[in-house]
Amino acid sequence: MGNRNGTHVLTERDVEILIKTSGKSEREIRQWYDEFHQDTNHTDRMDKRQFQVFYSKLRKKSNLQQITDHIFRAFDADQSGTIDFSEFLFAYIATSEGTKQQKFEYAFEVYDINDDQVVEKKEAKKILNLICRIIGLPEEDAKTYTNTLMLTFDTNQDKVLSKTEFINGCLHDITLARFANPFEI
Ligand SMILES: [Ca+2]
Ligand SMILES: [Ca+2]
Repeated sequence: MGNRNGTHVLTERDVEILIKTSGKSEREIRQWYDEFHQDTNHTDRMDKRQFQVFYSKLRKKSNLQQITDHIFRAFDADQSGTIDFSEFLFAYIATSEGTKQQKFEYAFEVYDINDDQVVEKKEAKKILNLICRIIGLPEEDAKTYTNTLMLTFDTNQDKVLSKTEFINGCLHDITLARFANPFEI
């Protein structure tokens, strides 16, 4: 997601993903980002307390404290105590409601980092590393899951996962599918 020279900009792709995951219009999403920008005093970095206030405005969740802890543990690797807008988006998407099919579609968007409509092994590894960190599993597990995912889901054996392969794979493998939405385990 958009991060140029360390300063977050809301890219067209961020907006597209957000339209799909939030059901909001582009105008609302741009307002939403403006608000994030304002709420963080133009730093675009949010601490735990600000995160909870902002998140609650968008979605009511009873396990907000748990979500907050997960998110900060996963993203705040430099222990700065803050996360940026793209990290916030990940939290929002990961905890989004909707049908299984929709969630797997969102998950595909997240996995497909370079937006070329296929998931490569290195993309899967990056996201699975992140998810394992969120749910507190060792990096070794992320490696295993990446290999299993790339082998199991790739039905035409071209070494990459199409959207259809990814979604069908998730629908048929509960263990791997839980990575599509780690907050509802
Ligand atoms: Ca890709
Ligand atoms: Ca394939």
